[in-house]
Amino acid sequence: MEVKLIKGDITKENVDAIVNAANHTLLGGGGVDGAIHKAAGPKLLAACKEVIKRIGSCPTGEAVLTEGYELPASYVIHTVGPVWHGGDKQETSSLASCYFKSLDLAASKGLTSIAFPNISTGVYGFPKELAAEVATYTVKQWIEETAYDSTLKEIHFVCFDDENYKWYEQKMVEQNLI
Ligand code: AR6
Repeated sequence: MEVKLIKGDITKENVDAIVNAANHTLLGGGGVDGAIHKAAGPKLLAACKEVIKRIGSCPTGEAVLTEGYELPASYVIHTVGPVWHGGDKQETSSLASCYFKSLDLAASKGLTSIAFPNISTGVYGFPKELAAEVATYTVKQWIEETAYDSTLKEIHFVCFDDENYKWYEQKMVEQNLI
């Protein structure tokens, strides 16, 4: 398994699936969600509406898959991160679930590569150091538990801002991921 740290815009990632930090409605929004919808084009919103028709809403910590349309990535995995409420509302386990379920979904579709943004660290207010620790720890756990039996060969962490990048560099070393 190759785990890479990347500084930049996730919409440019040439992987099988990019992960979107969405909300319960899957109707788009600001931040990385807005950037992904803009780059994918209007068919992505139509596909999200179809998903919502089927499931009602996407709960926190869950992940669903659509095509990627105009994106270089073939698929988008939409996951809903937790809103930070101070740390005693299961924010950490919900965030871990976003990473774990996105990886499970990618593997269940036979995908070989996936790119993650820093879920919940924008408007949802999750502290960046803790979010980087949860993300790297969870991915490490998933690799140890599941990757031997999986098509997935490449996992990218894509950091848009310097602060997240700095924390990921540190946490990935601590987790022996780089
Ligand atoms: N590529 C990679 N990362 C990005 C990009 C990009 N193009 N743009 C922003 N980021 P946020 P959240 C980073 O707010 O906190 C939306 O409105 C950004 O630096 O996008 O999970 C949804 O609809 C930050 O570190 O997501 C939800 O309502 C990270 O993406 C809500 O925001 C996440 O910030 C979700 O909030």
